[in-house]
Formats: sequence, structure tokens, C-alpha cells
Amino acid sequence: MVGKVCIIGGGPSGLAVLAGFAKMQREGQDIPELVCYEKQSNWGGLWNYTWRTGSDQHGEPVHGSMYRYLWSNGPKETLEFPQYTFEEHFGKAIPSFPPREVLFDYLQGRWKKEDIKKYVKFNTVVRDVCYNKETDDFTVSVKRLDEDQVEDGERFDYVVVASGHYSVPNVPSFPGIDRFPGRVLHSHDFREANEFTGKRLLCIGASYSAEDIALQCIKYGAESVVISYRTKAMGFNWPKEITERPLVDRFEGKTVHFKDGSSSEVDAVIMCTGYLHSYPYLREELRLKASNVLYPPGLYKGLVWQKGGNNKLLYSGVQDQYYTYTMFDVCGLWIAKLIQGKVQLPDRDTMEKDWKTWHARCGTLNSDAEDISFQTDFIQDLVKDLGDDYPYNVDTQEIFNTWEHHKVEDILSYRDKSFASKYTGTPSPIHHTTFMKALDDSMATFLDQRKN
Ligand code: NA7
Repeated sequence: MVGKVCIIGGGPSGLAVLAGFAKMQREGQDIPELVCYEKQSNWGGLWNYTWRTGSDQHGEPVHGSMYRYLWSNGPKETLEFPQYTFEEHFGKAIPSFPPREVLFDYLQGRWKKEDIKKYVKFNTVVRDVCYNKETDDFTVSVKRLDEDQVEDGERFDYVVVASGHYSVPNVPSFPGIDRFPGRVLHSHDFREANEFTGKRLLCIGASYSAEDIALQCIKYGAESVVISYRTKAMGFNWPKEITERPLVDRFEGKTVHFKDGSSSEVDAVIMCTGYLHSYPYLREELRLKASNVLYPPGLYKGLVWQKGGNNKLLYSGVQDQYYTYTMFDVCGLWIAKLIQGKVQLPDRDTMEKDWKTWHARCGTLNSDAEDISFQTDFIQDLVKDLGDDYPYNVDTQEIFNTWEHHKVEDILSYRDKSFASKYTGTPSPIHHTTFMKALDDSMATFLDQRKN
């Protein structure tokens, strides 16, 4: 039996691995010693909201990219755990697009039920992971942040990298931005939309962060938002305060000149330009290098690192995401089964051919519907290997596609729609306040049915 497993990161993907092991232990299997290192003082990864930006109290880079007033931008029915439904957690059906605090509460309910907190060592940052060829194991060195103490390396048989990939901002530069007379920040550091009330904003980037931050700023009273795209405009039916322009060419004072020759005056700039895969604690042959794609290269089944570590270095949650919690759950269980010896790996050539085929297919995707279908297939491929351990069908393509359709119809009101739970069949109620009017995002207000 495997002796010791190190899991790096106590967010949804790392905790899904612990949940996988907890299930096996409940079913009578002996499991390895599990140690999950978490840099922050609480679990939840990005869902563990922090007001901090820049460096934390220990001088470590702040992990959190989550902002206040974030509401789920996809229906909760696409991320619902089949074995722990929203109805079970809240004791009633709740609307389809919950705010941050509600989703975090739900996640914590699942984790508490699995009794996995005991494996997490908080305030502990991983400094170095080295694969030892002679002994076919890893040495993991950590720093205990509270004691300001770097510890001697500990040996582990497997390492699971689950430190997330929406934490280290990708920050491009543009001519003249160094003299812009206003605030310039990356979405990683965006927290409080009220800061921009009455302001004219520029959001650079044309993906989920730009879409959501632009809408949120208008919701909280920004005067206008220009969204600048590099490849393609999002093209939603925006309210009159939001417009889309091609990429920024240069800044001259407060004036932004765009590639099409047009210009606009703005008071603040938010770079919604995405995130970098960053694993500074891994030795070179263990480091995943990729952009934010649905199937990063070098990973068999999207999980088993092929370029070093003898199939014992695993990555969880590194895919770009439509499915989130359910995908992590399936990945976590697959990883636990692999380590338990209940999933077998084929020979190296087969693994290489397999990941290359998936990665190549990922490069051919041309629409949200194709992306969603691809990620559904990716999950189903893992589920197939799980057999009786995962008797659920988490395919929610239909819900995703309807949601996309709602967004195209009206970007302001897609969160006012509702869906039915795939697992309980219960339709979700419509929220008492429409999204653009719901300024109070607290759990108490969200769940208060008297408001209906
Ligand atoms: P994404 O989804 O990775 O998108 C990044 C966006 O930033 C995308 O539109 C990029 O344009 C744009 N980008 C990246 N570099 C540049 C430069 N140099 N200039 C202009 N624009 C640039 O990140 P998000 O933060 O929106 O979302 C993160 C995740 O949250 C997302 O994947 C979902 O899972 C939820 P491109 O299209 O490449 O031209």
C-alpha cells in the first residue's frame, strides 16, 4: 500500500481528492497517510474570500481573486454534487444563481460531511517539491507561516498539485499606461465595485472576468465601461453604459486610443487579461506550462503528469472550466482510486497518444457548445474508469446550452432564470430580487423567502 500522499492546496480540487479517499476509507479500505498543505488560514481556495490584495500578513502573494458581490455566473445545477445536493444542504430548493457566500457555505457542508479538515495543515506554504529517482518518491519542503519556520523536507510517495490556476495574474503592458493618471489594476486585485461608482472604466480582455466585472461595476453605479478585446468582441446585448472596442493601441493621459482609430476618456483601467499557470515550488521537470485551456498538454487523463515524477505527480483542477465542482469531484476520486491501485495506467506510449489526442481535439473547438461538449466527454471518460464508485450522470450540457442561450438573449437577466436539479428533479425558485437590483449579496438576504 502507498504510504504517504501530499496534496498541495485546500480548495475545491484538493479537497475533492481528500473526499475521494474518505469515501474509500468509509467503505473499509486502508488509505495512505494524507497531508494537505494550505497556505491560507482557512480552506476554500478562491472561495475563501479575502479583502487583501498584493501580499498577505506573511509577505506571501495573496491567493484570492474573488471579489465582493460575486454571484455564480453559471447555473448552480451544473456544479451540484450528485451525492450532496443543494436541497440537502439548505433544507429547501434555492434559486439557480447564488452569491459567493452561499456557494462557499454549500462547499463547506460537503467537506464537513466528509470529515476531511483533519488532513489539512493550514498556514503552510509549499516551497519545494523534488522527485527522487533512486527512491521513486518526492521530498516536499514547506514553510510554516505562523512560526516563520522552514522545515526539513518530508518524503511522500505521491504528490497532488491542486493549488489552482486563477491566482497569478497575466498582466500585459500598453504604450503610455505608465503615465495613466488613474488607478490601473488586474482583476485579481478587484474587490469592491463601489470604488468605481461614477467613474468611466476600461476593462481590457473579453472573457468571463471582463464580462462580469463590467456588469458589476455598472450595477454599483459606474458611469460607463469600455471593454477592449484582442481577438473577438463578446457581442452581448449590453446595456447602453457598456461598449466594446478593439484592442488598446496606446494611452495618452486619460485618453485611450484603440486599434480601430477610435478613442475614449477613462478614469480607471482593469486588466481582465486572465491568469498564468504558476507552480514555482515544483522542480523544472514537474512543471506544467500551459495557457488557460480545456486540456493542458502533458497530462494523461488530464491528471497524470507525463514528463517527470514516474506517474506519481498528479494535477487536479488545471483545466479551464465550465463544469467546476462536479469535475473536481470526479478528478479527485479518480486520483484517489489510482493511488489505491484501483485504476490501472496503460503503458507510456498509450498514455502519450491518449493525451495528445485530447489536447489536439481541444485545439479545434470553435464555440461554447463545442467546449461544453468536450468537457462533458472529458469527465465521462474519467467516470467510465470509476465504475460503481461513481454511479452518477453529471452531464448537464442541456442546462449549459440553455444558459448560454439566455446570456445571448439578455446579459442583464440570465441570472434571473431558474433550472431544475438534475438529481432531485426539484425546480429552483426564482430569486426574490432581479440580479441587477440585488445589491445585498449576503446569504441571509438571498435565502430569505419572506421577501418573495
Ligand atoms: P480567461 O478566460 O483566461 O480570459 C482572458 C482574456 O484576456 C481573454 O479575453 C484574452 O484574450 C485576454 N487577454 C490575454 N492577454 C491579453 C493581452 N495581452 N491583451 C489583451 N487581451 C488579453 O480569463 P478570465 O479572468 O476572464 O476568466 C478566468 C476564468 O474564470 C475563466 O476561465 C472561467 O473559468 C472563469 P484572447 O481571447 O486570448 O485574445
